[in-house]
Amino acid sequence: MNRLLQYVDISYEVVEAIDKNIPVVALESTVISHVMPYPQNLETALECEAIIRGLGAVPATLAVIDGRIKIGLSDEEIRFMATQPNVIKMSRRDLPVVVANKLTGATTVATSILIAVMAGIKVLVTGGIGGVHINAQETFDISRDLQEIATNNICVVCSGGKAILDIGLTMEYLETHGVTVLGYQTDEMPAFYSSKSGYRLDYRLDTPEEIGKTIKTKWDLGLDGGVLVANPIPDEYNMDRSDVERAIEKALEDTSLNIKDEHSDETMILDRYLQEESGLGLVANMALLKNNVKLGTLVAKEVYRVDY
Ligand code: PSU
Ligand code: MN
Repeated sequence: MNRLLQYVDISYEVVEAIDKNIPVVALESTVISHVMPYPQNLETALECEAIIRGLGAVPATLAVIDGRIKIGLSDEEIRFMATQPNVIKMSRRDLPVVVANKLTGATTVATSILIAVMAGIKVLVTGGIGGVHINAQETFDISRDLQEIATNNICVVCSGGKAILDIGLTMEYLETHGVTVLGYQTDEMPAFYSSKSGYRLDYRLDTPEEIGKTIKTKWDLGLDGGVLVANPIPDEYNMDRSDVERAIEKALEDTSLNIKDEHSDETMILDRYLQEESGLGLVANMALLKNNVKLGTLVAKEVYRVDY
């Protein structure tokens, strides 16, 4: 018996999709449990699922609930993840502890990838990936997300890294580990709340079809590992990078926030600052995620096509 199966519950909808080769799009749950406040977290998570279904694919929101690895949450389980206070934010190191001890954990990009590949899911959508943090040369703070993207056959659609990262160092790290980075209709690496970062991307592709073809070619060539699709925030929510940088500086100086603490909700803190500064923040975060879900679903439909 495959020993893995004893830990995993796959929803009926996802099982059926896998069976019929209907594209499945994985969604993380840290954004639900740790990044966005209630009720916006619940609304956004349900809307993301609806967008995927509306485009003819199947969503698989991922989490561990009472030790069970869940691939595809019910609406009630999404509500549970949106309202529970003691959810663990899981990176790779946390997953065995949470499962073995019947705890509840939300998936980051790193654990979403680990769980998605258990079911052969090929596309994951998120708002922003973790990466190399500002001052990482002193703190060693590099997200596990990067290693999981680098070593698993999955396409991750995002709007760049979370706002607080060192974008240049994150891109260097991705290059070293062989991650193919594709800009969707952009020549620049997006910077989460800002569509422009000043860092040029080597590859710009303008259609989901070209992206899907590139991903399939990478895997056909035996080049295992992930592809990162960078999708800029929609224009109407775009914030000036200098305004965001000012907000990050303010947040970092405010020691009462403990923004550097591994378990603090950096993005939620930033959302709050940006909300005060420009009225955006959470609204922008919700908008970019839904925009990524739309693109991720279109890309998934290409990746799952068998007629190339
Ligand atoms: N997007 C955000 N804020 C976040 C995250 C995403 O705007 O906090 C989450 C994602 O789940 C991502 C994780 O995978 O943070 C990375 O956390 P860390 O840097 O601790 O590895
Ligand atoms: Mn970290």
